[in-house]
Amino acid sequence: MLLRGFAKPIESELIADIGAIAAQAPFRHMVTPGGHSMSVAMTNCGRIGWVTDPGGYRYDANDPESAKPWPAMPPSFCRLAAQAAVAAGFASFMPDACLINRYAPGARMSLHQDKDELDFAAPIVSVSLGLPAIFLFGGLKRSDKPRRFRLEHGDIAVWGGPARLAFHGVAPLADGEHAQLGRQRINLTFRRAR
Ligand code: MD6
Ligand code: FE
Repeated sequence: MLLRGFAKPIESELIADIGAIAAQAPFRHMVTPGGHSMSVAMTNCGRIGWVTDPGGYRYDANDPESAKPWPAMPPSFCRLAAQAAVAAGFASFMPDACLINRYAPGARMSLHQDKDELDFAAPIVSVSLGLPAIFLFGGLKRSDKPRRFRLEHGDIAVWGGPARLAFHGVAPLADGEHAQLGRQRINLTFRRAR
C-alpha cells in the first residue's frame, strides 16, 4: 500500500533525527558478498542493523565500523512506522531495525527480496524523503516484470502479507534539487528482524 505524503507532517523532525544518527554512525558504501561496493550509502538505527560485507548479509547489534551499538531508534521514527502500518491494515507493528539508505544521483538498488528477517508476518514500512525515485515492484519470481511507481518526498510504502517476499528495487536516481535535502534521496526501511 502506498500512503502518499504520510510522513510530510513530521519531515523536519525526521531530517533532524537522520542528521543525529549519521553523526554517530556515518553513511558508508557497504560491500556485497559478490565484492561490489553498493552505490547506495547506508547506516542503521534501532536494536539491530542490516549489514553486508564480503562474508554475507546479516543483522548485527553493533556497527562494524565503530564496534558500538547502532544509535537508538528515535521515538518519532517508531511512532510513524507503527501509524503507517495501522493505516495499511497491520496492527501492532513494532520495528526493531531501521535501515537508512542514501541515494546520490545515479545510485540504484537492483532487484532483491528482503529475506534476512526471521518473521515474515510483520510488514515492512518504507519512507521516502528528498528527490523522487522510481520504485520497481515485481512478483515472487525474479523474472516477473516489475511495475514502476514514482515515490516522492513524504510517501510511505507498506508491504506485507502475500507481497512480503516480492522482488523490488530502485531505478538509477535522476539528478535534481530538493528543497529540504538537496541532491539526494533518503529512504528509511523499518523491519521486524528478530
Ligand atoms: C529504497 N527499498 O526504497 C529501497 N525493501 O530505497 C527497499 O529495498 C525496500 O522500500 C522492502 C520494502 C520496501 C522497500
Ligand atoms: Fe528491500
